[in-house]
Amino acid sequence: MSETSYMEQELQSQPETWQEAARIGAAAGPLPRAGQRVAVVGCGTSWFMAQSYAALREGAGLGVTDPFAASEAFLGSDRGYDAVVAITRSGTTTEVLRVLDAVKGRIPTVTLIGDPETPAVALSDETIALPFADEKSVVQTRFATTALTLLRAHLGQDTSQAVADAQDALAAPVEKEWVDAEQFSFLGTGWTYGLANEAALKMREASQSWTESYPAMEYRHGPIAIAAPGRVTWLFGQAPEGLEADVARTGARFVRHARDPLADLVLVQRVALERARARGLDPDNPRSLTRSVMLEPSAAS
Ligand code: F1P
Repeated sequence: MSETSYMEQELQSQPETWQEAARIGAAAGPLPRAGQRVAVVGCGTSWFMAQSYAALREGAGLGVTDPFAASEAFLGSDRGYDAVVAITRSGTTTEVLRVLDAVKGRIPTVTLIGDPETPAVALSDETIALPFADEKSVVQTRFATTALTLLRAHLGQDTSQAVADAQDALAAPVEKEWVDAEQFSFLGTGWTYGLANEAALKMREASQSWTESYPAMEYRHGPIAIAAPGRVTWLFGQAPEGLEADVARTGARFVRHARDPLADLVLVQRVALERARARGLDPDNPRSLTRSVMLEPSAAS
């Protein structure tokens, strides 16, 4: 393994890829217009970005926006979707291709894609290619956050503070307590719940860590029983009233930073990388994972 992993190089480039994505996203492009009913689909990391986009779009009053794991999407005509947005770095993920194929000619589709030389392009009505954010590491970092930055810009957000905060997150110290911790619970509200899910997945993928993720207000409804000394509860975005004190009483470490929540995810990516290193793992080639999941065609499909 080279000294510098692909994961490290790729996660460090995020301020630049976010700036490029913001330029693309600010142009009208083929993304859904205000008022349209939208379903957003993806798998793994891409599903979690779909969750964040959906919460942002609907929260901004721009129209019904439902996020689905591609394998669990309800896209029947009774749901009245005007558009399907798909997110896929590889462009080869079977479940995403099946959704695109299933709605072809019935619901217009637009796919955010890392590799435009892949089957998802022919199956999509429109594509937005982000080859500058594609990755060599199996573990996704910059494609996901760059796609979400493009979507944030398209929703009218000024993402320049997020870029500055990502630079700050790349320079921030990775605390030894985070590298050594036995367990992490990631929390978020609204659009940051998708980030919490992604943070937890990143730590599992890159470093085989025990992580969980919840909507922040759900945490006290059971999951807080896991909090204990030597464990970390990491919140993205606004803290619900009293939560920090409730976590403090358990002896777990409570972490929340003021920076843009997507930029704080960059810090978690670095924690995942350091934990992988500390355990002698290759973050570019995680156990049991491949760049994309490509299933054999079955009789039922
Ligand atoms: C989605 C994905 C990744 C995951 C794993 C398998 O890929 O689920 O998020 O880390 O490596 O593929 P894609 O559809 O965005 O290419």
